[in-house]
Amino acid sequence: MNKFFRRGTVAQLALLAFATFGFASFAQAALIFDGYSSNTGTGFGNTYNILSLKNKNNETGAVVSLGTGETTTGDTTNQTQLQTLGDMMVSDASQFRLLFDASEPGGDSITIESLSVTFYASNGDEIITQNLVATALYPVPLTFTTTNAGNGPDDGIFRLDAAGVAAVQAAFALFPPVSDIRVGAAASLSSTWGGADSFAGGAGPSTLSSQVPEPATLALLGIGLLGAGASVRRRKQI
Ligand SMILES: [Ca+2]
Ligand SMILES: [Ca+2]
Ligand SMILES: [Ca+2]
Repeated sequence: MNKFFRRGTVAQLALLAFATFGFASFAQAALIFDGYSSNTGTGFGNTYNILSLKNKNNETGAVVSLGTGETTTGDTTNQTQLQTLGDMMVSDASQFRLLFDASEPGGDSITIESLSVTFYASNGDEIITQNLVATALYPVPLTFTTTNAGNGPDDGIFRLDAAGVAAVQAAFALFPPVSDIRVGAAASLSSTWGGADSFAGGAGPSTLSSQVPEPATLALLGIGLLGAGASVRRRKQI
């Protein structure tokens, strides 16, 4: 009876540890805002446009896979289309970036109410979707109080958070090759006017090396769970 009690306690502690640390580390698998751009060049023009929206006051739309083709909804322009990771030169989820390029009259404000990115297998099956969530630095809805007027200079960059990179990379592994995976997006914007406001895919530096705290937490948790498991196994053998 005492053995069972102790084994149960170890298992409960492991579950508690997972629930406590696991939620903090895993549950936020998401798209996050990586910062505003002061890019005044034409970088956006050379990237791969996924979603362009144009309407007055508010814009909502999406591009989604339909078999090996695609379909668009809402306020999308004809610049909207799925793009492959191969074309973006993205070989790892940590390199994935979504660039935002607003075109507002006089460079005035725009707000991203919601944003999601979806990855599709080459046959059209949805692999995984990541939604924009707030971070310590940036709330959602996300407001750009000023924008780089016109199309070309991008206004901000999105990437996957550490848990998102892990989840998306694991999903990619099930649908090789990564280069054939296609990317779609859905967004809802407000304070919109003037030219189309667009999201494009691109490759950035790997984010893995700059995110030490979470992997370290996971490693410690992993060691703790291994220890708990070993402890249970030793007791079983007695
Ligand atoms: Ca712009
Ligand atoms: Ca505006
Ligand atoms: Ca606009």
